[in-house]
Amino acid sequence: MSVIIDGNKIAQDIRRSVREETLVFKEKTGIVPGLAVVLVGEDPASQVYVGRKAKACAEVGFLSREYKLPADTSEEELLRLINDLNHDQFIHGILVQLPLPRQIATDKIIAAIDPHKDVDGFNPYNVGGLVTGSPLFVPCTPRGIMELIARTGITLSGKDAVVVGRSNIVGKPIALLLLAQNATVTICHSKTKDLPAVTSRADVLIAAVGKARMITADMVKEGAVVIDVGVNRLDNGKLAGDVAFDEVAAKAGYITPVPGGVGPMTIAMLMKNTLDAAKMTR
Ligand code: L34
Repeated sequence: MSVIIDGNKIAQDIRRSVREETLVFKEKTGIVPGLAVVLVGEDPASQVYVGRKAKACAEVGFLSREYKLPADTSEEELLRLINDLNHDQFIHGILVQLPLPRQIATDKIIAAIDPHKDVDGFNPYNVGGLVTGSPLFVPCTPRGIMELIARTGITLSGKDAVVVGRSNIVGKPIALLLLAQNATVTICHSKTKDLPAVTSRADVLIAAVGKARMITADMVKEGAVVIDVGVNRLDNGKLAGDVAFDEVAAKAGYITPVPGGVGPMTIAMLMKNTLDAAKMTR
């Protein structure tokens, strides 16, 4: 039976330390860290995530501004807002919640965010920095995953780490972070030939695909650290991860639940990144 990694509890710890650090920072500088969260359209999941981000800002003592734009917002309108926020002295972090409606080119929007305010770490400047090892910001979900792994007490150096999924938000950046910690990293995706053969070798397995319960016990090595990034809404309204939790928990060494694993860490790390952004104020 594995240890269940409590993401809610660790995220709460992190928010508490950000709150304390923010208090000291405000007293010393008079600067209140400010986060702008932009949501285009009415995707229900995005609304939940954005709501949680605003709530976390209030908890740690940040200014937060929410920009809720209609689904038919044009690319030009959104670019204009980003430009305004880039020049807004009260805003240190800008987060444009993804996915965006199809009339808007996501790449263009991300590239328009000032790299010093890019608390998502998605701007090409920061992606480049991640590749070479010195980004201004590490993307929130991968940063949260690294913290969860660190808290198990295992060392990554020399371990086999397997990432299932190659998105720009999770798969690619987490692979780079694991590599930076000297893990031997394999990235799997939909064209991978024998997925179970690869995942079964993993000391650390990251599931970031978006397919409910696709990682089954036969695909997992005994004692592995299993991190489940999937947030899949089932027909019955419940959430399920990419990992078949019960059977994998019986075999893994450590496992994250969904909900209550990676999700809350994403938001806690956004708070950390926003405080870092405020400290960079030039
Ligand atoms: N720009 N877009 C941008 N940055 C991000 O970092 C995100 N992401 C992903 C989607 N789009 C984004 C998020 O914020 C996913 N994501 C996210 C954030 C929070 C949670 C899940 C995903 C979360 O709080 N999950 C809860 C359950 C929430 C529920 O009940 O629906 C959990 O315990 O897993």
